[in-house]
Amino acid sequence: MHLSALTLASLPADIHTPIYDRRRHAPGVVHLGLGAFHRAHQAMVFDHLLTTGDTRWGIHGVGMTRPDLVNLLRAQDGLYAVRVADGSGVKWQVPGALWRMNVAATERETVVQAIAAPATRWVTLTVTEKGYTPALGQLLLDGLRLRQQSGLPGITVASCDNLQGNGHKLLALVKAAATPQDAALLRWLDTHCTFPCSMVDRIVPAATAEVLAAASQALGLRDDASLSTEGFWEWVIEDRFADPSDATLLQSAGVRVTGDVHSYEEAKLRMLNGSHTAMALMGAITGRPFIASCIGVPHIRTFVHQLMGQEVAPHLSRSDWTDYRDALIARFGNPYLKHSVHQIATDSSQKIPQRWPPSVLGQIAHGASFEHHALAAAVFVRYTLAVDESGQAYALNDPQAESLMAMGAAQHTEPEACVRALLGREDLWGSALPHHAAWIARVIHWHQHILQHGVDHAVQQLAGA
Ligand code: CS2
Repeated sequence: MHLSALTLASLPADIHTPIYDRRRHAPGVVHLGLGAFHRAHQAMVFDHLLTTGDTRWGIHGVGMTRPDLVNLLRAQDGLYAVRVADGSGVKWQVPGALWRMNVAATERETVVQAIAAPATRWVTLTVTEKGYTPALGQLLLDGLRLRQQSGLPGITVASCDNLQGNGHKLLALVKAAATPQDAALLRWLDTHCTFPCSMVDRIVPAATAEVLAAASQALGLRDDASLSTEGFWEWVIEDRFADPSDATLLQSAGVRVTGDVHSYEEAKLRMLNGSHTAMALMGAITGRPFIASCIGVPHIRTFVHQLMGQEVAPHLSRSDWTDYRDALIARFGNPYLKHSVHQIATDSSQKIPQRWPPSVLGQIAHGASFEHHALAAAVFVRYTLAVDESGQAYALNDPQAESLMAMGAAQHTEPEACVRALLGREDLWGSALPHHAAWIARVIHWHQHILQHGVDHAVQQLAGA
């Protein structure tokens, strides 16, 4: 038997389940990008608010392209179990905030109508870095236009993707979709809607067979949509809401509402995500499948510790970074999270720009060393060969896969030319680094080292120095 509204009552008593009515009210939140992350993070915050009796936080979840997960969730009435596990214990919870589900690619009109529904107060987004396309701007603008035409109140549109200034990027995208006929709509949007920036954090790997098996064991029911995550979560959001009273409510649920999201965003993107990308690429090449397997290797652990402390932290506006760094290293080692390096290496071309160049540029401006980032960039070049050090092929899952692989293909015979070509890409590195001779020279150096002696030897040499 599957987990569903019908079988919910049969779950063991120690599993936290929704106690509120999931059918009587219309959803107040439309969420775009119904991946693992949203379901184990924001959906649990909204579940908490619903549990307090505030019925406005049910979610209309929208998968952007693929129907498979939406179909699974529909079959389970939007219910799924989350295993929250780390050094302080293991517990299971079934959040109940997901009330409706659609796929944007095939049910676009339903999604537009949902944004324009009277009960909708928020739109949240986790559509990934590559999701910020004109089509997304158009989808939101079409929904907002319908709202304005129906005389409905404005809403809060919160981008929660790993992009610096994500709210500003999203607003620009929505405005770019407007035509000259939309002048009144844009005035309404500026006056009645808000696009706060926000930083969200929780490590939520894509589900594995192990988690699904553990879920059916814990629930006594089959759950094809279950997830595993850590106890830690953070949501920092700019204090700009269409309904200002949401600030206090969100705070009561543990969300940090502040005027300064920027410093949290930059620390998270460069420390957590920057280390993630470096480890993921190393793991892919050395055949280590998970982040925990990478951080468990002493020289990789030292490398990550140094990367954060020596090259990232000096340029952060946050001053509590030593605690932050140490907490991150502990989180990376969580043995319950089978966080696949290939999952994190996915879309590296879209992730590197936020994660590495700002720190390298910071070091350059201070005349300081950028060796750790240069080594990481060399690992990225090596990664584009799509075969690991034991000869095992892997796929590059990236919108730029074809061009990256073409540029990196000849690196055994023409290593320098390949490094120069890949480092010349402004879409990855920005406009300054492709012309920085010392940066390029150090990446060439580490790349040579990697080809001759392997990734581990290079990391050992740098981290031991
Ligand atoms: C990861 C993130 O897949 C990735 O690129 O770095 O998903 C990371 O796990 C989250 O941002 C943690 O909050």
